[in-house]
Amino acid sequence: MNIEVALSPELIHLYDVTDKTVVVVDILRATSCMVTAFAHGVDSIMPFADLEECRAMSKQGYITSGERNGEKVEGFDKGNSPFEYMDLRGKKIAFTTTNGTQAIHKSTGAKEVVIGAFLNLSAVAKHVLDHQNNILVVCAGWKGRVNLEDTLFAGALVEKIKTEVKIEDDSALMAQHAYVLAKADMLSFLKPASHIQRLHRLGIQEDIKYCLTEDKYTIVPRLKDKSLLVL
Ligand code: 3SL
Repeated sequence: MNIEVALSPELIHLYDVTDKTVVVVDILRATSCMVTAFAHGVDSIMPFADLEECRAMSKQGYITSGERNGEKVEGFDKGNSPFEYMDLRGKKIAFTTTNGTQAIHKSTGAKEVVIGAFLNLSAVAKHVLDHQNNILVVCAGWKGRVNLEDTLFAGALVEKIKTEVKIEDDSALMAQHAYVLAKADMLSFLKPASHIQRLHRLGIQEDIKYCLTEDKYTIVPRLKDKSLLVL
């Protein structure tokens, strides 16, 4: 078994995903919201790359959710704060975000797509080891660029399973080194990071702290047909 890391969705074409478990991560904040929503009992989440397709799902009884550039989409039911996803038990969510749901769409050729966040880090580690496929972590980044918080998650996963897998590429190695440097105080390490600055400007400090919490939940959402589910 080996592990590789695509530091941006723009790099996915360099990897053959057909035999892999792909772990999609968007720490701030899409995949943290998804994990939180499932931990609080949502039925399913359908990820959309396109905003208007997502909006149209309200006619089918879906809760419309997500953001563009960090801000709630006008007319949608929910934005992109994990704290908004704690009261939707039994609901179906249609979700679109600037980067996270785009990364999910770009990963759909994989053998399996799962959703990772610090909130479910150990559960994801257990899942990928149990499934024994080669692993690709796909970092959602920001509009095609690399970001630090998703890279740290990739590094945390590498660090957790390093005795069981071969570290296949240098981006996995770089991510692991970055995580080892950051782990004692991730919040301070991430202070100058671009998306942290962006969310600070939007006044979203509590979300950041929450999204950096490790192992709050034990569920692993998986893509089945077009929806994410916890099976
Ligand atoms: O890009 C995304 O998918 C979002 O999670 C970005 S934000 O945290 O809502 O700004």
